[in-house]
Amino acid sequence: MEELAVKKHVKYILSAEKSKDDFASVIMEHLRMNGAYWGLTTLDLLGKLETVDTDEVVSWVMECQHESGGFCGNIGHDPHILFTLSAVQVLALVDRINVLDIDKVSEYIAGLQNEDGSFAGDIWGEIDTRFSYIAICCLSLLHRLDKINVEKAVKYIVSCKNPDGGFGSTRGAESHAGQIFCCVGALAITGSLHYIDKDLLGWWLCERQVKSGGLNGRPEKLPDVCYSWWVLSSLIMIDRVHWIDKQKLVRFILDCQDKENGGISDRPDDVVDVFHTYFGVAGLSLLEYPGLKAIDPAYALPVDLINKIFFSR
Ligand code: GRG
Repeated sequence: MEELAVKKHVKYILSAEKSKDDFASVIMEHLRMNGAYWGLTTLDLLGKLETVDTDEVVSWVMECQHESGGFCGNIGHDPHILFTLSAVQVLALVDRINVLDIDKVSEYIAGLQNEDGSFAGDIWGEIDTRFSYIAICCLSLLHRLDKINVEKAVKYIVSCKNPDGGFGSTRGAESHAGQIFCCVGALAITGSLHYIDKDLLGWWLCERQVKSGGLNGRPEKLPDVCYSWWVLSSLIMIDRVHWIDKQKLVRFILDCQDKENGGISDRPDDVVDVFHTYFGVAGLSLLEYPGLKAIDPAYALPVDLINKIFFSR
C-alpha cells in the first residue's frame, strides 16, 4: 500500500499559506480563517506545528475580530459564527487563547441563539444545525457553555432528527453526513448522546462506504475524502466505527494524494486543496494511521490539546 507523503503535505500546506495571488488563494480569500484552522491542524497532526510563526498568526487573527466580538473570514470582512470557531481553534492550536476577551466572544455567540434553541450564523439570521454545533463547541472550548440555554439547544438539535436516524440542516431537511457530524458532535459535547438511535444511525453511516472504499455524504452520491471525517468521527462518537472497512478507507485516502507536490484531493486524480488535505489527514488520524497525532472526534482538534484545555487548568 502507498504511504502518507508527510514531508510533501507539510510543504504543500506551508506554501498554500504563503501564496496570495494564485487561483486557489483568490477563491479562498473570504474563508481564510477556516483555511488557517485546516492548515494549522494538519501541521499539528503531522507533528510540524513548530514551523509556524505564532506571533504572525495571532496578530492576523486578532485583526479579523469585529467590534461585535465575532470573527471575520479575513481582515475587513463581516463576522460570522463559522469564522469565530475557527479563530478560537487557531488560537488554541498556537496556545494563545489568553489574548482573547473571552466574555466578549461568548456574548457574541450567545446573542445568536433563538427562542427555540436554534442558532443563527450571523446578524442576517440563517439557521442551521452547523451553527448549533459551532456555538456549543466554541463555548465549551472557552469554558462558557453556561452563557446559552443548553437544554433548548439540545432540544432543537433533537427536533432535526429524521426517521432514518440521521440529521439535516434544519427540521425536516434531508440527512447529510456533514450535518450529522454537527448534531452528533454537539450532543456528544453536551452529554446528550442518549437521544440518538445508535444502531439506526450507525447503519445509515456505514452504508456511506462505496466500492472504492471511500465514503459519500448521502445515498447515490460520489465518495469524497472529506466524508472520511464527517462520517468516521460520527461513527466513533456512537461506537459503531467497526461497521466500516477501515483498511479500504485508508487506501482510498492515500490514493487521493498528489505524490509529487503534496496535498490531498476529494477523489483520486483530482486537484488538491487545503480543505481535503486537512480532512484526509484527520480521517487517517481517526483511523490510527501510524505516526499521526490522535484527533478528538467531537472537537476536531488534537487530543493532546483537548486534554490540556479541559484537564490542566
Ligand atoms: C470544526 C470540523 C469542524 C467543522 C465546523 C462548518 C462545520 C462545523 C461543519 C460543516 C458540515 C458540513 C455540512 C459538511 C459538508 C461539506 C460538503 C462537502 C458539502 C457538500 O455538499 P454537496 O451536497 O455534496 O454539494 P454531496 O457530497 O452531497 O454531493
